[in-house]
Amino acid sequence: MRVLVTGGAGFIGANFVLRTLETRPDAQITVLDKFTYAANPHTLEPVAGRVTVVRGDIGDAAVVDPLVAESDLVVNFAAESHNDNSLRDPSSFVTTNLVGTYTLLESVRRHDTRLHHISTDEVYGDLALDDPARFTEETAYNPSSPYSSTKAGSDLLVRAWVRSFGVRATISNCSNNYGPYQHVEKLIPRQITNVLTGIRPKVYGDGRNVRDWIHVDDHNDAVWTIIERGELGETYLIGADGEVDNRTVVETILRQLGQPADAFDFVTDRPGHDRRYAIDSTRLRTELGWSPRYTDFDAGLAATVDWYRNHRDWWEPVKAGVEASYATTQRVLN
Ligand code: NAD
Ligand code: TDX
Repeated sequence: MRVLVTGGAGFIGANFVLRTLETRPDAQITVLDKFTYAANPHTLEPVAGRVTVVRGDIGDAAVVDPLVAESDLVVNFAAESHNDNSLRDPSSFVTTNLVGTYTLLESVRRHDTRLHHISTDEVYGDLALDDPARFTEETAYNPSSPYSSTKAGSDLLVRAWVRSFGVRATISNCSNNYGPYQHVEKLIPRQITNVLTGIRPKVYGDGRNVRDWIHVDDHNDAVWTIIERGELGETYLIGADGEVDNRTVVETILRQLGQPADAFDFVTDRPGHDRRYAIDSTRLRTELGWSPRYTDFDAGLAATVDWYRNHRDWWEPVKAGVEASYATTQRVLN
């Protein structure tokens, strides 16, 4: 099978490429990636001989179209992915997440190529901490940020192209991923690398916001399950019952790195900060038979801490720049 992986040099896309090489060695993989700040060119270096890498924009039809024409499957991971950036400057979120997805859709429509579109649980907005509800495939879209609203818009484009033009596509909406190769702007790698560089971890607001954590390999195995067994035109939610609040995540990282659990700072809250995400993945589990392998979050987190400890070369070049950028908007409150 010839697979085009858009955004395959970013966190989840690169893990998808690496895992696919392990689990489906016959797949012929082409990565299309713009190599924005979020991509790390070193991630795919060890597999350079086994993967074709094209530098280009999913919004550029002249680049996209010939690649789609020679693929059996497109998996779209390409996106602007960071909420904090979307609050500083939403423009690239509109261009990549909306116009980019539209461009891909027109191309898969032209060539009748199967598409799997990767999305997020953030399209559903947030839940109260004491709400027993979790998101399901039936939950109404109610996104909060420029990031999540452009992801919601991209999902709706896919659904419309399925219904109006018969495009062969599926969508998955996953909860927060953790694991190796995640950019140090995101919560878990930021705090691990803060501790490793002598900076106190930074927690937004009261630290009680809840995220539903899933290991990136579990996410990517679910994506393959949907590609191979999912029903065309359908949406599947991916989650591993991993609800933890941010403060607990940071305290766990501190303990795992041998620091006192309270050695962190509270900083200015994120505007519009979603309180809680929680996924009910019953459909994926019962209809398609998927289940997560990483069910012990503390163990998965400890392995991730080890990965960042052992791969300083991968993240150190961008660390200072990320922290300098955060310092322009975030004030320590304790
Ligand atoms: P990431 O920011 O680490 O990677 C995104 C990749 O897309 C980068 O390699 C970047 O260079 C590339 N890219 C950006 N704009 C592009 C463009 N116009 N054309 C081609 N390539 C472009 O993001 P991630 O965390 O790996 O997320 C991947 C996908 O998964 C996104 O669609 C995101 O919305 C979704 N998602 C992420 C999470 C999470 O926890 N990280 C959870 C659920 C869903
Ligand atoms: O330094 C920090 N301190 C902090 O308290 C950072 C970077 C984040 N946070 C909080 C904000 C969130 O409540 O931690 C939580 C997680 O933040 P992020 O890592 O920025 O992730 P989130 O905003 O939840 O979005 C992530 O999961 C869903 C991904 O970035 C999205 O791409 C995905 O769709």
